[in-house]
Amino acid sequence: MYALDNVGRNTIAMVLAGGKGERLSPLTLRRAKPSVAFGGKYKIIDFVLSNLFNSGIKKVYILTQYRAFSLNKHIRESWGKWTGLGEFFVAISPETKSEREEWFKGTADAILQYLRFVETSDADYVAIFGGDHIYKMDITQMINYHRMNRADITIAALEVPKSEASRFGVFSVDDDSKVTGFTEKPENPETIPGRETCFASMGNYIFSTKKLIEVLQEGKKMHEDLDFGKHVIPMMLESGDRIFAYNFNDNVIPGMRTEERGYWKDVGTLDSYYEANMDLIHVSPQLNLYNYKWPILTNQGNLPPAKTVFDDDDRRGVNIDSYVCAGCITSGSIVRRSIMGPLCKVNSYSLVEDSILFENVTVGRHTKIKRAIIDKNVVIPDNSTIGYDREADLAMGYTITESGIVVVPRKDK
Ligand code: ADQ
Ligand code: ADP
Repeated sequence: MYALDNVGRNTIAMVLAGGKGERLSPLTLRRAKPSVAFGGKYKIIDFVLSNLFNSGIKKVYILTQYRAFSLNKHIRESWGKWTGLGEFFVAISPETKSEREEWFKGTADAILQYLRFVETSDADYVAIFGGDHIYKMDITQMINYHRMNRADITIAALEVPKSEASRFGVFSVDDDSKVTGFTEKPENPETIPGRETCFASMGNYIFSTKKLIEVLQEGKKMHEDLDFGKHVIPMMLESGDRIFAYNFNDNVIPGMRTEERGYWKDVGTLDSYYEANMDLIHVSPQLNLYNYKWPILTNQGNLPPAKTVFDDDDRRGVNIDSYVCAGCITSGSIVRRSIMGPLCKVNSYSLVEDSILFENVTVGRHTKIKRAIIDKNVVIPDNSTIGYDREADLAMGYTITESGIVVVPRKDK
């Protein structure tokens, strides 16, 4: 079923999971972006880890840093269970509560700190992947492409509109997809000749092991805060290394539908996060989580089934057009076009619409919620109204996004 060939076995992976995800605040006040829930039962990091796992790459180091408690717990409790099947590892960096930017060093510096794992492995390739994107990818196809080109580094690439390209590393390529120029987050990005789009880096790299060790040791001499986009790739270009772009649109996974091709979401803002979640509950979503040939793995928990019940007044509990995770109870109320994480409870005479409820949210009686994101363990008291009156929501201290989504943060310590 999976792409379990030798290429996967010959590769170790380092997942960069230390990003702050500031634009997702308040969801990232106490957890790193890769640990934010997605699609009810998953966390964002489950996507890259599932891609690695399904691609047969069984040695994975997860480099955590910022507010790593929730992430470490998730890895231990869910991915730890797969240890019998493969060999997953967690590398823990010192955690900080500091908001000071200087505390963070670059992505390549993070790898440098764990270079001993690379040096002592006998793998020919190192996959360095970001931990905060939603997508499905057979990574063996990228490794084979890297091998075929005898590349030093291969960068996963995606065409994006010029208007969005300044958020990414942007490069130019020749007819053989060999990279000829690269700029990290350019102000005025270079378009693909004859088009209004740019070739953007997805921040996912395949390195030949020897070359990785060599360039990191070299780079460290010049930059304290060594970063792949800012320093390593430009340095490699300068010294004439073989850098190739792998077009993500060429990647095909088993059971894939056409609309899924090229699906890759950064979910970097609350609005894009909301939209990507809401897409899941459409009849035919772009991202299909029901393709068992490429399962997204996560912590299943030992939870009871979800149920709907009549309340004391004989009012029916109804879930319509929604994702409802295990352990949820909808009692004498209506949940519509929403995502309910595990163990949520919605009580009588209430209406929840177009909303995302994280794990263990309780909605009291006679409550109306519309276009909201409600964080873990939040209890919404009886007779509340959220998403109907902007001023009232602001007065409650809730965050309101550009498109008007109300975010209710968790209060527990
Ligand atoms: P950014 O995403 O802006 O650009 P960065 O913020 O450095 O780059 O984060 C890359 C990944 O590394 C994220 O997954 C983040 O969580 C993680 N990370 C950052 N610092 C870390 C550290 N010290 N320890 C562990 N993990 C860390 C990058 C590339 C661009 C590319 C975009 C695509 O530099 O060229 O276009 O990704 O999103
Ligand atoms: P998530 O909400 O992402 O599922 P958890 O609820 O499992 O994560 O873990 C986050 C919880 O851990 C929060 O209640 C948070 O306050 C607490 N927490 C975060 N960092 C630490 C830490 N360093 N030590 C103890 N508890 C922490």
